[in-house]
Amino acid sequence: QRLTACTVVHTMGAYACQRKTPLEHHNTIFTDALLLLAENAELCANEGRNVAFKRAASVLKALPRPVRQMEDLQGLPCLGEHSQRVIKDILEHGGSSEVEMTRQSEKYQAMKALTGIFGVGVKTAERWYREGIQDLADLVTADLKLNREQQTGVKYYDHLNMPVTEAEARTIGQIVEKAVHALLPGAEITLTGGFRRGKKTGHDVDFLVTHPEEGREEGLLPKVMGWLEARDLLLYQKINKNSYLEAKEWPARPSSNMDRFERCFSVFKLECPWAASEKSNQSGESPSWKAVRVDIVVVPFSQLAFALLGWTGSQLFERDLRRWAAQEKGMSLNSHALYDTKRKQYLRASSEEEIFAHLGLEYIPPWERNA
Ligand code: DCP
Ligand code: MG
Repeated sequence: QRLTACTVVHTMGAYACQRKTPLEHHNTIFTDALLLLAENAELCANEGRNVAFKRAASVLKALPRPVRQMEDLQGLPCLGEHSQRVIKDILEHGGSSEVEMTRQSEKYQAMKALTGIFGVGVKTAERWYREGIQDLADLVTADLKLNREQQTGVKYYDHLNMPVTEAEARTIGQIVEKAVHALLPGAEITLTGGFRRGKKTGHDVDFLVTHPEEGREEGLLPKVMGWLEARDLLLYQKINKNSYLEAKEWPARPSSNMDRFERCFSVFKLECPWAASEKSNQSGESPSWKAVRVDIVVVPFSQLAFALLGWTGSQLFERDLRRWAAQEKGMSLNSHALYDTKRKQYLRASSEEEIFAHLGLEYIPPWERNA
């Protein structure tokens, strides 16, 4: 094979789980633009477009150098016509008019503001938007009937839209650990989600809780939440019971994305020593605490590796892992198990490394799963 001197040959897999994607990369001007279009598509309930733009952005995140000309994109997967047009615009004009128009559009801004409320999804936001509600102030004026989650979202809107810092995540980790250990010594707590991938901030904090003796974790979550509640550490909590039944679920509904662990969606009241300064104490203006979204998931020990892999993300990485398993390996992966549909058997694993090996993939550590 003869190559001209300036040709860069990219050997990049089409699945995000075949690539190493670091947190910091060289192409943020392009990925920011593509991700805004992805977000807008998501807010318009256009899943196909949402994923297409996310895939394109993800490929650029994995590049070892900045894109300087269209030729640099040769051989790269997942870059559709539309994404290429956006990249070309940015290369030629320093920005994309489509992206700017989207950013300024009334609907994008309204949908972003409304879905930014804890407990409000795209469908609800869309309904409100059609009724003329465009932001939090409109919602409060409209005096609609809100569920408990949405009421919490409205009440703590500002706090919940502030990024959670890594330090805050670690502090909450210590609190959760103290609660769990008070009720079940020997239980193990793992910080997962974006923080496990090395992100410095997040929209929430995600924890997995397990116990090496399977079965001991049963009934733990309500007690833990009660312990926290009694100490005035919670502003909101809702427990979803475990609904995973191996025999019934598999292989009948193997591709369901949502996992079925016992799980608590909560809002913590995190005391901030730095906020309890003289100023806030004297004036009584800003509270000495911050509302923080926390998810706690209880995992039976034999499913821990799968839950860890499923909860570490990123969302696109997870999506492509499942797609790779199904399309390339004839397997079905979720946060509970891996099932070989051809051989009709479960593949056990006690570490993430083993799951990657079952899937015929090179192991990718959490901090390179920022697809
Ligand atoms: N997850 C998933 N599919 C979803 C939702 C979540 O695969 N629809 C997995 C991957 C996520 C993890 O769960 O990384 C945690 O979900 P979060 O929404 O908390 O996402 P992150 O923790 O990655 O990001 P953030 O910093 O916004 O919290
Ligand atoms: Mg998270």
